[in-house]
Amino acid sequence: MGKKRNSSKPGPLLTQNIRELLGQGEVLFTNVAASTTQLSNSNEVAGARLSTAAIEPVPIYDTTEGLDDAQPKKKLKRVVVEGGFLGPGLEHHNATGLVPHYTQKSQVPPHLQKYFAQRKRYFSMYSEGCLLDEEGWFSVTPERIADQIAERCRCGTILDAFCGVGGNTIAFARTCERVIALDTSPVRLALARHNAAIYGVADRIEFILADYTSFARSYLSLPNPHAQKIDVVFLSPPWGGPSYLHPSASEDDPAPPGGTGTQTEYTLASVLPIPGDELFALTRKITPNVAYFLPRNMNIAEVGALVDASVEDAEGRKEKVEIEEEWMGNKLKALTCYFGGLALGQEWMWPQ
Ligand code: MGP
Repeated sequence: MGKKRNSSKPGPLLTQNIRELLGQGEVLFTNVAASTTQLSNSNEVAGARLSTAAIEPVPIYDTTEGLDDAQPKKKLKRVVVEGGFLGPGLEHHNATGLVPHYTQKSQVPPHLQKYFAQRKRYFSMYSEGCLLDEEGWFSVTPERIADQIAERCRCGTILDAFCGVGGNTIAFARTCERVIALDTSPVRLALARHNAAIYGVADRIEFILADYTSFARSYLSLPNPHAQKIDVVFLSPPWGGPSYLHPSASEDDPAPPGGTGTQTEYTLASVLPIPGDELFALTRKITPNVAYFLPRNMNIAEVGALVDASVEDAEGRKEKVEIEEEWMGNKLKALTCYFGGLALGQEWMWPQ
């Protein structure tokens, strides 16, 4: 069972006001709660708390042509639509056709084939019709890692600032009462909603077409932004493309797969759409509780420096950041950096 935290009362007002500021009309859904298992172990290391989430990967499906067709379909109480299974009454979420749904390796462009091989790690329900665009293929969070992060972020209202094709958003919908999911791409937002419908959680998520920095500034400009507060912000921004491990590699001449070759330390300056330290500073005006999903070759000193070590509370406690390594089997995939009340042992930072 997950831990209980104080959380805000979800309500429509907050995003409604922001949509007005952003000049948007449409909103889509609301919320729920559920439980998953806590997987992390942690150790105290030199002022920061480091932890590891060891997650067994689902089998990799790499070369077997037509494997999906050979697998028995799960029995789901869902309406069958062309190319997928969506919940009853959710046919209008069907984004089939916006991007291809690959079922065989031979259909996939060569540069995406290594991601296609991991499709069931990204979405265990991939065969039910999950859809990813190119950016989605190389940046979606594998489902088990997304579940782990969602458990850590359990709260009332969470903002997924860069929702992409919905990997994290779907996981948050299972642990948080309300999910606000933003993306600047209408296609990706439609794919995220389609995928959430396949998982049966689309009605718990409010999808908003918006640039996060504009959204954040609009939110902060509301007369009383914290009246309907956002408990947690999840930041999983673009890292600058699939060559983030090897910045000198180009799309035409990519670095070899498998994390080999000369890896350079990743710096926050490479984060998009604004430098990662500015993105963090803006976010902390919304909430102290931030989960920041960053590359495995991240310069850790830069992450530590995001927290102002000179600041302490009335009881002399200084903030620490917890950096969780996300392992799948023997492979380190990424880091999740937990700030504020999300860090283990730092529950005192969670608002009472
Ligand atoms: P990867 O290293 O590109 O993939 O990304 P993989 O399959 O581990 O590659 P290999 O070459 O090492 O075998 C690892 C994970 O990082 C992905 O599964 C995504 O969850 C995440 N990720 C990758 N990119 C390029 C981004 C990005 O731009 N933004 C975010 N938020 N996550 C990313």
